Amino acid sequence: MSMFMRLISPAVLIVLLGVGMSSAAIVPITGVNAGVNGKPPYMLESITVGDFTITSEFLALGKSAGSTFPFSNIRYADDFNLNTAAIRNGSGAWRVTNIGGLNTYSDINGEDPDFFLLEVGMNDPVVVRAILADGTLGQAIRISKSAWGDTGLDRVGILGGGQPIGGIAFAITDLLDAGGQPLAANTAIRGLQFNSENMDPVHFSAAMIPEPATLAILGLGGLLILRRLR
Ligand SMILES: [Ca+2]
Ligand SMILES: [Ca+2]
Repeated sequence: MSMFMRLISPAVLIVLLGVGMSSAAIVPITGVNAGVNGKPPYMLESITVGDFTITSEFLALGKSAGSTFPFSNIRYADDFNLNTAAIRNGSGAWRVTNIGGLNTYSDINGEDPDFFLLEVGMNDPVVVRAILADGTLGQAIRISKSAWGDTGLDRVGILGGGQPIGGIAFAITDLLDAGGQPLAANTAIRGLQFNSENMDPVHFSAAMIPEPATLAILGLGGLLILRRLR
């Protein structure tokens, strides 16, 4: 995190997040900044969707549950390390909850995209349902495999090595309630359930403003380091 970002208030952050507005929809991720000159090891720094770019400070991770192929781990989706991927093969549903460490997630950026999903191969469709605040499920939305955008990164590793890493972004208002209607922009959800049992997630995150307490701790940590250096 830059010193500039540490010093500005959450209110200012909201304004900054509004820069580069793009209408929410299910859209391809058009670029991911990671690695050195685009070469591995890949640590995610920012995600771009058209004219909208979000940096990792504003991306909250979740807590994944579900099965994977042997020697893989579903929690590989829950970090900024894009060298690890949760390789799956008829592995059933994948659920992500506890986004940003919170019980529920709500939109913070208006029309800008809320959810960011990266997958090995760009070759699997996505079926996703909202896990509503009461734990029940919304109806499924189905996203064709042609929707993946090429991030420009290729998977390194034994499972799925050499395959392109694709990305899609979508908003909470793209998800459906139990009656099949789009969720209202102010809906609080517990998380997401992906029923696409062959999709191989590399990363999942949601747009979130860092907590003021977190920013304060980061700032304080910086001060302590400076004091030690004296
Ligand atoms: Ca949004
Ligand atoms: Ca795949």
